[in-house]
Amino acid sequence: MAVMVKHEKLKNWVQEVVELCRPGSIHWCNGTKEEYDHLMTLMVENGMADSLQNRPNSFLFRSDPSDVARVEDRTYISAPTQDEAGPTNHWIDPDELKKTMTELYTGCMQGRTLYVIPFSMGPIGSPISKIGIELTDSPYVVCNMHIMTRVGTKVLEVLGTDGDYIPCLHSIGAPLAEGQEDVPWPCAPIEKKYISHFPQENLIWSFGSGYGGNALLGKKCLALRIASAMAKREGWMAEHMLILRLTNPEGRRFHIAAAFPSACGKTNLAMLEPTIEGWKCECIGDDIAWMKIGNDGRLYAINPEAGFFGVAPGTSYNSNPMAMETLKENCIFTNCALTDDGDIWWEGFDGEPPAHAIDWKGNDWTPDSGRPAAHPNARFTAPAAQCPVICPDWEDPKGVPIDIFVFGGRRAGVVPLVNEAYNWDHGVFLGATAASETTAANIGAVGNLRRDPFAMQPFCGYHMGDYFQHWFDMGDKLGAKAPRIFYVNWFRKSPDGKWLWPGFGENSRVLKWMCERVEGRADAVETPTGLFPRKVEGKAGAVETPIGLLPRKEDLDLTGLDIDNDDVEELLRIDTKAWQAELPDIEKHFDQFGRHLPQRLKVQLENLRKRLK
Ligand code: GTP
Ligand code: SPV
Ligand code: MN
Repeated sequence: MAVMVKHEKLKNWVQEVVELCRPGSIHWCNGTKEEYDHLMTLMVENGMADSLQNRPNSFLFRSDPSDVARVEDRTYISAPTQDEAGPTNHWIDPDELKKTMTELYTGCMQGRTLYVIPFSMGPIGSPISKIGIELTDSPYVVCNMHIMTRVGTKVLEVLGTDGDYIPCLHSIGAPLAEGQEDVPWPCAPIEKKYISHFPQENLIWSFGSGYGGNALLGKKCLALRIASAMAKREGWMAEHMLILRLTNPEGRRFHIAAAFPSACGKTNLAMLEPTIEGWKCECIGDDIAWMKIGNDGRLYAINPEAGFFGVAPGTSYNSNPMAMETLKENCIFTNCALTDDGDIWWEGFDGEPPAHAIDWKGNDWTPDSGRPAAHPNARFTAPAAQCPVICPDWEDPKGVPIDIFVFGGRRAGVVPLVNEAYNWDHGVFLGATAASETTAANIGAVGNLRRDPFAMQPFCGYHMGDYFQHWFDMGDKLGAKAPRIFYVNWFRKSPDGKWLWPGFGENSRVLKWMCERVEGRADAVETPTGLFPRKVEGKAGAVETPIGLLPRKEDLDLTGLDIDNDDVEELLRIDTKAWQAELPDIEKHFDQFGRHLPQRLKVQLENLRKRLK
């Protein structure tokens, strides 16, 4: 490869990795379409991918059945001490982990090509952006990184002779002996998988998996785990949040950043088509937000990514039309089903299921097979620029000023459709106590309720208690310019298991209430204790409840919505007994943080306890 690399440190690192992993060849990625096309052609020829006859320039991959999602149990925050990683992270002493992984890396790329991927998280050259270099032996990873990040020689130019970058070493952990036949999705067994982070060195080592967040190291590993630790040190924020712009009929813009756990509705909300008259939504990002305080004292957010790595099942013209439009061409599909006419399919797709398909494991499938055709964590990789509602400012290096933070999760009971925090401290409490049912985005049990603070439990690169303190510190700096905080639950169910709220585009009704609350800001009263502040009368009304400010039925715009009055009442009902039952669990959740738990969260818990009496 005729690439002039002037960066000594980078050259030396690549050389070290070559000596350790012993690849058959090296390829420096330039990020061009020719490179992408060439690798895809190679993978189709090798039987790793199907070229979709009915979707231009799109490809389908089937992973190994053991390698279908993130592996939280094999993910490590290898800080110098376990105390720095905190109770929510797996930890191994850095020297020990490096020793174990060095053994695994030895000769691991034999018979394969080592790809050097220079990438930028955020627009190339923006002051908020960061450069990473991923070394990988997976051409699938290279093509995905082309879509998800900004890859290319331009990144090396910005790096110059001594610029900073985050080294990201990745191997699928499946060397090929001479003459050995390859498999469609090579990877290592679960006990050899390691997704490791060394936050003190800004270093990422990943081994054994080729899937999603385990392998596309710019995403969860760099943009959340390593970036969150950097953000704490440097006074900014790296959050698991979508970013959207909502414009009201008068033309006023609101920027909303929302944190929901994996597979809990970020991509869907980010591209929502409002069902209410005159409101417009534009997408800025669907998974990650990097935020810094601007010169005007407000909080500005950028999307560090360039593509969407979205959950396929459930995506349809009915639920998320803008995503469907984004997926028309130039996409990678992983673990979706293949139809007889050369297109993809998944559960929840529009129309009738196909009479016959090839399922995600490569087997024949019919609607009465009694098993899903697509894996529940099947994903699409799509260029963000293809989204019809992508915001014209989505690549503005300055970012967009955030007005509203939303937290939430997937809970069949207890938590109402929406409530507003009394003040910043109460909002941090809502984030810190967020709970959600687990999903197929991680390998493990699905449907178990767990605390997932700020949707960051799998992604915080340091002690979660210190992370809570960082939220208080940011709030103190932002003061009156801090975004207002809300909590939502689109997933409340009736006793017979039906969704009480229609969700998707109808969520615009809830966002409208939030914007109107913000507009009535002058009337909002914040009290230092958060204990029953006096009645808040903004443009849109709300009532005080023990858990926060709730809309009354008449405060929500339900025009034209076909919903049972009883269901609305249930969605807005506070069951004091059920909330009292949450208290011991919140206490237990807080106890694990020991001396790292901010005093201000204890105050919030006591306030909630008093309000529930
Ligand atoms: P990650 O990419 O894993 O971070 O997920 P995400 O938070 O972006 O979730 P996504 O928007 O992909 O939604 C996950 C699943 O939840 C999909 O199957 C959606 O159809 C479903 N979903 C999203 N929004 C709603 C909603 O408002 N109501 C209901 N009932 N389901 C929803
Ligand atoms: C998530 O699990 O939150 C995702 C998918 O966004 S992955 O990239 O695999 O982490
Ligand atoms: Mn995510």
